Amino acid sequence: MLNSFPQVMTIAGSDSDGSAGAQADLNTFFARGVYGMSVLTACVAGNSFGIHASQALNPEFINAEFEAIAADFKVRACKTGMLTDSETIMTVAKQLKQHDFGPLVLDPVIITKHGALLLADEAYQTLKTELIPMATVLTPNFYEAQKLTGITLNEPADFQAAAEKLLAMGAKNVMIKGHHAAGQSIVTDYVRLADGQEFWLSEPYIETTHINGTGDSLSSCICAEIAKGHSIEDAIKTAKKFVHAAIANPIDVGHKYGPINHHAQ
Ligand code: PXL
Repeated sequence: MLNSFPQVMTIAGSDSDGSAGAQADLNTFFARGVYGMSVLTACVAGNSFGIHASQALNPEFINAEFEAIAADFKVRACKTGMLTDSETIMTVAKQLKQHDFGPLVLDPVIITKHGALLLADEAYQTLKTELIPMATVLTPNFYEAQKLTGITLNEPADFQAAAEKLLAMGAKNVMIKGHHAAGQSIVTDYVRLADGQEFWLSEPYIETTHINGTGDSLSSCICAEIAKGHSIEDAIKTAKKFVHAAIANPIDVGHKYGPINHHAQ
Protein backbone atom coordinates (compact mmCIF):
# COMPACT_ATOMS: atom_id res chain seq x y z
CA MET A 1 0.00 0.00 0.00
CA LEU A 2 2.77 2.42 0.90
CA ASN A 3 3.61 4.61 -2.10
CA SER A 4 1.46 2.46 -4.39
CA PHE A 5 0.07 5.36 -6.47
CA PRO A 6 2.10 5.98 -9.68
CA GLN A 7 4.55 8.77 -8.97
CA VAL A 8 6.73 10.61 -11.47
CA MET A 9 9.34 13.35 -11.33
CA THR A 10 10.38 16.07 -13.72
CA ILE A 11 13.86 17.60 -13.55
CA ALA A 12 13.29 20.89 -15.32
CA GLY A 13 13.16 24.65 -15.29
CA SER A 14 10.18 26.65 -14.06
CA ASP A 15 8.56 28.82 -16.74
CA SER A 16 6.67 31.65 -15.07
CA ASP A 17 3.93 31.82 -17.71
CA GLY A 18 2.94 28.20 -17.09
CA SER A 19 3.17 27.20 -20.74
CA ALA A 20 6.40 25.20 -20.72
CA GLY A 21 9.00 23.59 -18.48
CA ALA A 22 8.01 22.12 -15.12
CA GLN A 23 4.55 23.69 -15.27
CA ALA A 24 3.72 21.98 -18.57
CA ASP A 25 5.14 18.74 -17.15
CA LEU A 26 3.02 18.91 -13.99
CA ASN A 27 -0.11 19.77 -15.99
CA THR A 28 0.57 16.74 -18.18
CA PHE A 29 1.18 14.49 -15.19
CA PHE A 30 -2.14 15.58 -13.69
CA ALA A 31 -3.98 15.10 -16.98
CA ARG A 32 -2.53 11.59 -17.34
CA GLY A 33 -3.55 10.56 -13.82
CA VAL A 34 -0.17 10.26 -12.10
CA TYR A 35 1.28 12.09 -9.10
CA GLY A 36 3.88 14.61 -10.29
CA MET A 37 6.91 16.02 -8.48
CA SER A 38 9.55 18.48 -9.63
CA VAL A 39 13.26 19.02 -9.17
CA LEU A 40 13.68 22.57 -10.43
CA THR A 41 16.97 23.32 -12.18
CA ALA A 42 16.31 26.95 -13.10
CA CYS A 43 13.68 29.65 -13.04
CA VAL A 44 12.72 31.45 -16.21
CA ALA A 45 10.85 34.74 -16.37
CA GLY A 46 8.76 34.29 -19.47
CA ASN A 47 5.45 35.14 -21.04
CA SER A 48 3.80 34.54 -24.38
CA PHE A 49 6.21 37.03 -26.02
CA GLY A 50 9.34 35.14 -24.97
CA ILE A 51 11.93 34.68 -22.22
CA HIS A 52 13.04 37.83 -20.37
CA ALA A 53 15.39 36.48 -17.70
CA SER A 54 16.71 33.15 -16.49
CA GLN A 55 18.34 32.06 -13.26
CA ALA A 56 20.03 28.67 -12.74
CA LEU A 57 19.55 27.14 -9.31
CA ASN A 58 22.74 26.10 -7.52
CA PRO A 59 23.82 22.44 -7.32
CA GLU A 60 23.47 22.30 -3.53
CA PHE A 61 19.82 23.25 -3.78
CA ILE A 62 19.21 20.86 -6.68
CA ASN A 63 20.78 18.07 -4.62
CA ALA A 64 18.51 18.96 -1.68
CA GLU A 65 15.44 18.64 -3.93
CA PHE A 66 16.54 15.19 -5.12
CA GLU A 67 17.32 14.01 -1.60
CA ALA A 68 13.96 15.23 -0.24
CA ILE A 69 12.08 13.29 -2.91
CA ALA A 70 14.27 10.16 -2.65
CA ALA A 71 13.80 10.02 1.12
CA ASP A 72 10.04 9.79 0.91
CA PHE A 73 8.57 8.78 -2.43
CA LYS A 74 8.70 5.91 -4.91
CA VAL A 75 9.32 7.54 -8.25
CA ARG A 76 8.40 5.10 -11.03
CA ALA A 77 9.68 7.17 -13.94
CA CYS A 78 11.35 10.54 -14.42
CA LYS A 79 12.13 13.01 -17.17
CA THR A 80 14.45 15.91 -17.81
CA GLY A 81 13.82 19.27 -19.40
CA MET A 82 15.96 22.43 -19.16
CA LEU A 83 19.38 21.60 -17.69
CA THR A 84 21.12 24.96 -18.25
CA ASP A 85 24.84 24.00 -18.15
CA SER A 86 27.43 21.26 -17.56
CA GLU A 87 27.44 21.68 -13.80
CA THR A 88 23.68 21.10 -13.61
CA ILE A 89 23.96 18.06 -15.89
CA MET A 90 26.73 16.58 -13.71
CA THR A 91 24.60 17.13 -10.60
CA VAL A 92 21.58 15.45 -12.20
CA ALA A 93 23.61 12.52 -13.57
CA LYS A 94 25.11 11.84 -10.14
CA GLN A 95 21.70 11.86 -8.48
CA LEU A 96 20.22 9.54 -11.11
CA LYS A 97 23.04 7.07 -10.41
CA GLN A 98 22.60 7.29 -6.64
CA HIS A 99 18.85 6.70 -6.52
CA ASP A 100 16.39 4.53 -8.41
CA PHE A 101 13.93 6.93 -10.03
CA GLY A 102 12.84 4.41 -12.67
CA PRO A 103 13.17 4.77 -16.46
CA LEU A 104 14.48 8.15 -17.66
CA VAL A 105 12.81 10.08 -20.49
CA LEU A 106 15.51 12.49 -21.66
CA ASP A 107 14.20 15.50 -23.55
CA PRO A 108 17.39 17.19 -24.74
CA VAL A 109 16.04 20.71 -24.46
CA ILE A 110 18.57 22.95 -26.17
CA ILE A 111 16.68 25.90 -27.60
CA THR A 112 13.07 27.10 -27.47
CA LYS A 113 10.93 27.26 -30.60
CA HIS A 114 11.40 31.02 -30.50
CA GLY A 115 15.18 30.91 -30.35
CA ALA A 116 16.04 31.25 -26.64
CA LEU A 117 18.97 29.09 -25.51
CA LEU A 118 18.14 26.75 -22.62
CA LEU A 119 21.39 24.75 -22.67
CA ALA A 120 24.81 26.40 -22.87
CA ASP A 121 26.95 25.45 -25.89
CA GLU A 122 29.64 23.95 -23.66
CA ALA A 123 27.09 21.52 -22.24
CA TYR A 124 26.24 19.39 -25.33
CA GLN A 125 29.25 17.20 -24.76
CA THR A 126 28.33 16.67 -21.10
CA LEU A 127 24.78 15.82 -22.11
CA LYS A 128 26.11 13.28 -24.59
CA THR A 129 28.58 11.59 -22.27
CA GLU A 130 26.69 11.78 -18.96
CA LEU A 131 22.97 11.59 -19.66
CA ILE A 132 22.30 10.08 -23.09
CA PRO A 133 23.76 6.71 -21.96
CA MET A 134 21.19 6.71 -19.12
CA ALA A 135 18.18 7.51 -21.31
CA THR A 136 15.43 4.91 -21.58
CA VAL A 137 13.73 7.18 -24.13
CA LEU A 138 15.47 10.10 -25.88
CA THR A 139 13.14 12.64 -27.51
CA PRO A 140 15.11 15.18 -29.57
CA ASN A 141 13.23 17.44 -31.94
CA PHE A 142 14.32 17.86 -35.54
CA TYR A 143 16.83 20.58 -34.67
CA GLU A 144 18.22 18.86 -31.57
CA ALA A 145 18.67 15.54 -33.38
CA GLN A 146 20.78 17.28 -36.02
CA LYS A 147 22.77 19.17 -33.40
CA LEU A 148 23.49 16.01 -31.39
CA THR A 149 24.39 13.79 -34.35
CA GLY A 150 25.83 16.18 -36.92
CA ILE A 151 23.51 14.57 -39.50
CA THR A 152 21.32 16.82 -41.67
CA LEU A 153 17.82 15.38 -41.76
CA ASN A 154 16.26 15.30 -45.21
CA GLU A 155 15.46 11.77 -46.33
CA PRO A 156 13.98 8.94 -44.20
CA ALA A 157 17.43 7.30 -44.30
CA ASP A 158 18.87 10.38 -42.54
CA PHE A 159 16.43 9.94 -39.64
CA GLN A 160 17.37 6.27 -39.43
CA ALA A 161 21.07 7.11 -39.43
CA ALA A 162 20.59 9.81 -36.76
CA ALA A 163 18.60 7.45 -34.53
CA GLU A 164 21.29 4.80 -35.02
CA LYS A 165 23.91 7.28 -33.89
CA LEU A 166 21.89 8.26 -30.81
CA LEU A 167 21.47 4.57 -29.94
CA ALA A 168 25.22 4.14 -30.31
CA MET A 169 25.64 6.98 -27.77
CA GLY A 170 23.68 4.81 -25.32
CA ALA A 171 20.01 5.85 -25.57
CA LYS A 172 17.78 2.75 -25.47
CA ASN A 173 14.83 4.11 -27.49
CA VAL A 174 14.75 7.22 -29.68
CA MET A 175 11.91 9.42 -30.94
CA ILE A 176 12.89 12.20 -33.36
CA LYS A 177 9.96 14.59 -33.19
CA GLY A 178 8.05 17.07 -35.15
CA HIS A 179 9.28 17.07 -38.71
CA HIS A 180 7.02 19.26 -40.84
CA ALA A 181 8.31 19.09 -44.39
CA ALA A 182 7.63 22.23 -46.45
CA GLY A 183 4.36 22.04 -48.34
CA GLN A 184 3.11 18.96 -46.48
CA SER A 185 -0.03 18.81 -44.36
CA ILE A 186 1.32 16.35 -41.82
CA VAL A 187 3.90 16.43 -39.06
CA THR A 188 5.90 13.25 -38.64
CA ASP A 189 7.97 11.64 -35.90
CA TYR A 190 10.43 8.79 -36.35
CA VAL A 191 10.69 6.17 -33.61
CA ARG A 192 13.36 3.53 -33.17
CA LEU A 193 12.89 1.10 -30.27
CA ALA A 194 15.41 -0.93 -28.29
CA ASP A 195 14.23 -4.20 -29.91
CA GLY A 196 15.08 -2.88 -33.38
CA GLN A 197 11.48 -2.03 -34.30
CA GLU A 198 11.01 1.29 -36.10
CA PHE A 199 7.94 3.26 -37.11
CA TRP A 200 6.74 6.68 -38.24
CA LEU A 201 3.92 8.55 -36.53
CA SER A 202 1.97 11.25 -38.34
CA GLU A 203 -0.75 13.69 -37.38
CA PRO A 204 -2.25 16.54 -39.43
CA TYR A 205 -0.14 19.72 -39.23
CA ILE A 206 -1.98 22.55 -37.47
CA GLU A 207 -1.09 26.15 -38.24
CA THR A 208 -1.15 27.82 -34.80
CA THR A 209 0.75 30.12 -32.48
CA HIS A 210 -0.20 27.97 -29.47
CA ILE A 211 2.58 25.42 -29.26
CA ASN A 212 4.58 26.42 -26.17
CA GLY A 213 5.45 23.39 -24.09
CA THR A 214 4.74 20.84 -26.84
CA GLY A 215 8.00 18.92 -26.41
CA ASP A 216 7.86 19.14 -22.62
CA SER A 217 4.32 17.75 -22.59
CA LEU A 218 5.17 14.95 -25.01
CA SER A 219 8.08 13.69 -22.91
CA SER A 220 6.03 14.09 -19.70
CA CYS A 221 3.22 12.06 -21.18
CA ILE A 222 5.64 9.28 -22.18
CA CYS A 223 6.99 9.36 -18.61
CA ALA A 224 3.49 9.18 -17.08
CA GLU A 225 2.42 6.30 -19.32
CA ILE A 226 5.57 4.32 -18.46
CA ALA A 227 4.89 4.91 -14.74
CA LYS A 228 1.40 3.47 -15.20
CA GLY A 229 2.94 0.29 -16.61
CA HIS A 230 2.51 0.77 -20.35
CA SER A 231 5.12 -0.34 -22.86
CA ILE A 232 7.50 2.21 -24.38
CA GLU A 233 5.77 1.77 -27.73
CA ASP A 234 2.31 2.43 -26.30
CA ALA A 235 3.60 5.33 -24.17
CA ILE A 236 5.05 7.03 -27.25
CA LYS A 237 1.88 6.50 -29.33
CA THR A 238 -0.36 7.80 -26.53
CA ALA A 239 1.87 10.85 -26.06
CA LYS A 240 1.70 11.73 -29.74
CA LYS A 241 -2.12 11.67 -29.63
CA PHE A 242 -2.25 13.56 -26.32
CA VAL A 243 -0.11 16.40 -27.65
CA HIS A 244 -1.98 16.53 -30.95
CA ALA A 245 -5.29 16.96 -29.09
CA ALA A 246 -3.71 19.63 -26.88
CA ILE A 247 -2.62 21.58 -29.99
CA ALA A 248 -5.86 20.99 -31.93
CA ASN A 249 -8.06 22.45 -29.15
CA PRO A 250 -6.35 25.72 -28.21
CA ILE A 251 -7.26 27.86 -25.20
CA ASP A 252 -7.15 31.64 -25.46
CA VAL A 253 -4.32 32.60 -23.10
CA GLY A 254 -1.73 35.38 -23.60
CA HIS A 255 -1.08 37.72 -26.52
CA LYS A 256 1.41 35.89 -28.70
CA TYR A 257 2.81 32.34 -28.50
CA GLY A 258 0.35 30.60 -26.24
CA PRO A 259 0.27 27.30 -24.36
CA ILE A 260 -1.21 24.04 -25.54
CA ASN A 261 -4.35 22.75 -23.88
CA HIS A 262 -3.73 19.97 -21.36
CA HIS A 263 -7.47 19.62 -20.70
CA ALA A 264 -8.10 18.32 -24.23
CA GLN A 265 -8.05 14.52 -24.61
O1 PXL B 1 9.61 24.32 -24.07
C1 PXL B 1 10.94 24.43 -23.76
C2 PXL B 1 11.14 25.01 -22.37
C3 PXL B 1 11.57 24.17 -21.37
N1 PXL B 1 11.78 24.62 -20.11
C4 PXL B 1 11.59 25.93 -19.80
C5 PXL B 1 11.16 26.83 -20.77
C6 PXL B 1 10.93 26.37 -22.10
C7 PXL B 1 10.46 27.27 -23.13
O2 PXL B 1 10.18 28.42 -22.93
O3 PXL B 1 10.96 28.12 -20.44
C8 PXL B 1 11.83 26.37 -18.40
